[in-house]
Amino acid sequence: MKRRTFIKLSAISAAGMVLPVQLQGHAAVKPLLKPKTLITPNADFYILQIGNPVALDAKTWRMGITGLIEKQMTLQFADITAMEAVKAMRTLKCIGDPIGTEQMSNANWKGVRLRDLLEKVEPKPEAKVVVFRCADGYHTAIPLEDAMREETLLAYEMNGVPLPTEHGFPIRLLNPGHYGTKNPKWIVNIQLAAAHESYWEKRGWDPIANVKLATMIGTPNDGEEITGGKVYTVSGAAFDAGNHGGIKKVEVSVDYGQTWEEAKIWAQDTPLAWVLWKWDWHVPEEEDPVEIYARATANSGLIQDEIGIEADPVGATPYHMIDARIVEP
Ligand SMILES: Nc1nc2c(c(=O)[nH]1)N[C@H]1C(S)=C(S)[C@@H](COP(=O)(O)O)O[C@H]1N2
Ligand SMILES: [Mo]
Repeated sequence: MKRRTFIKLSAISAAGMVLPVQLQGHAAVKPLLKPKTLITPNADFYILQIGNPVALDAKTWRMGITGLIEKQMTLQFADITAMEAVKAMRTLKCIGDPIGTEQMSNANWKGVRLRDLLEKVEPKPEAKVVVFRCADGYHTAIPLEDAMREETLLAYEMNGVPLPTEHGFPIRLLNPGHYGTKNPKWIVNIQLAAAHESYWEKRGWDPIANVKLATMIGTPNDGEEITGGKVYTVSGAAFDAGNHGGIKKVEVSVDYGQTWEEAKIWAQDTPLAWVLWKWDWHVPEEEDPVEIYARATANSGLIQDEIGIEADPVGATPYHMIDARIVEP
């Protein structure tokens, strides 16, 4: 059996500017599940943006809706909260996340349907995209068609509390099926336009930004020491944002991809949120380095493979791999 050579990403590129946290290996760890709850607590939810979070005041915040529409409009926060509210569970994932990092989290959100607002302003036939301008200078556009989807939301609550400043208070977009780049925070203007080149597209990233089928291994950590002769629970999350019909199964390999064992999906909700999986591994007794792989299969039949390590520019597709070590009890 040949040890696979694999390009390891140590740092991630532009749209994800955070380095993965390398946790130290330690002997005789209790088998944990990571992530350990379907919902990520707000304090643990990943945070990513081009600069510093912007603290906006709901009392003075105004959001214009402008451009190719019949009725220009300026909204206050109370106008948004007075609209019919919807609740939804959604996972966010960064396009620059080379699978094994922390840049994927899941929350329960509350907000309004973007289309309820757009219907009020009456887009003109020439309007093809909806441009979001944000208080930090970020801007991004989505096709009008996507904006009119029932699941496309402007969120103002996250896990039962007002949207935290870091996550876009007072209003952010939740754009189903799309990477974080298409989920702008601190929105101050919505413009209907014929075309728009967004912040990250100018820097070479995918203008479409559909989430790719992805699996991450939460336990073990890279470099962890696993006690031989015992049961260790390999665990993690898988997500396709509904783009391939949702997650069908997750498999784990501890023999360099020769054989795969089906993991148990132990927590799931909508295809627009991740599933959590675990697999109890009866760890051999001998001391040995080990590579652990996990891959997902979507309901469409799509299976992740080892090719495609580059996240840049469209998001990473390969399965996740962890280097660990079996040690004597
Ligand atoms: N205003 C604004 N919104 C933004 C960004 C930004 O830089 N500015 N970054 C995007 C990116 S790249 C990601 S991955 C998500 C992260 O959302 P979170 O910080 O709530 O997890 O925010 C998106 N929305
Ligand atoms: Mo991102």
